[in-house]
Amino acid sequence: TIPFRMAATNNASTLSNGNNGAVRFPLSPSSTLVIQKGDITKWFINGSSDAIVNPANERMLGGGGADGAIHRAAGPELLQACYSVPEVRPGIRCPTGEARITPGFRLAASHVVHTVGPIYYSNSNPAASLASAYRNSLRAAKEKNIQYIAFPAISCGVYGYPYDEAATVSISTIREFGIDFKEVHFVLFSGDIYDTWVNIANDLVKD
Ligand code: AR6
Repeated sequence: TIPFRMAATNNASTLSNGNNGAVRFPLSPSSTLVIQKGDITKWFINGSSDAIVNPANERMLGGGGADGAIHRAAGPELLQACYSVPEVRPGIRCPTGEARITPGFRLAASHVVHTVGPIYYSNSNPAASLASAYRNSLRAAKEKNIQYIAFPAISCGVYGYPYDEAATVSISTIREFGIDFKEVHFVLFSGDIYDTWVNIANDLVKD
């Protein structure tokens, strides 16, 4: 059985004063990492060259957590688009560490990148799989000329990845492969994940 961590309860999207805690870190002269609290289903920059990343499972037909919220917000057209993604093996549309891209339909963002992070306790090399999920998400977005992309904390919910280890892998991978984007955002649903991400970015991203 897979150890299960309850989703964080302090799902601070925006504080009452409207402050989402956005912190900006330069990745290059033309590229910025932005870490903020919030609900990724609401995120967009311009509705035409922006994408949110869905922490999906290998079947790619919806689920709980952020995946469920994204499907509800995008509408039933998203599920139809997912069905038309070809299976690579019976029932499997997106193997762990890979990514697929669809339109965003009723979302404010123009696209959804679906990726599958590792199940922490059953994957033999979770760090490699998590890095690959981020890298392949960026690659899929780049192929559609996306310039702004927002990630949740992939694998940090049902899939049980420890926050500090996930932050190190995620931010290192964005530093290395995210510099082609104007902005790479993390939109984090819980205050403790947000705090972990900001602390680790402060250590890793020195300008
Ligand atoms: N906006 C931003 N982050 C969110 C939102 C939201 N609206 N909702 C949840 N999160 P999880 P995983 C956070 O479990 O661990 C699904 O059933 C959440 O607090 O969504 O990769 C899929 O179908 C956590 O920090 O994804 C798969 O079966 C983070 O998003 C499985 O869960 C990721 O939590 C994937 O598990």
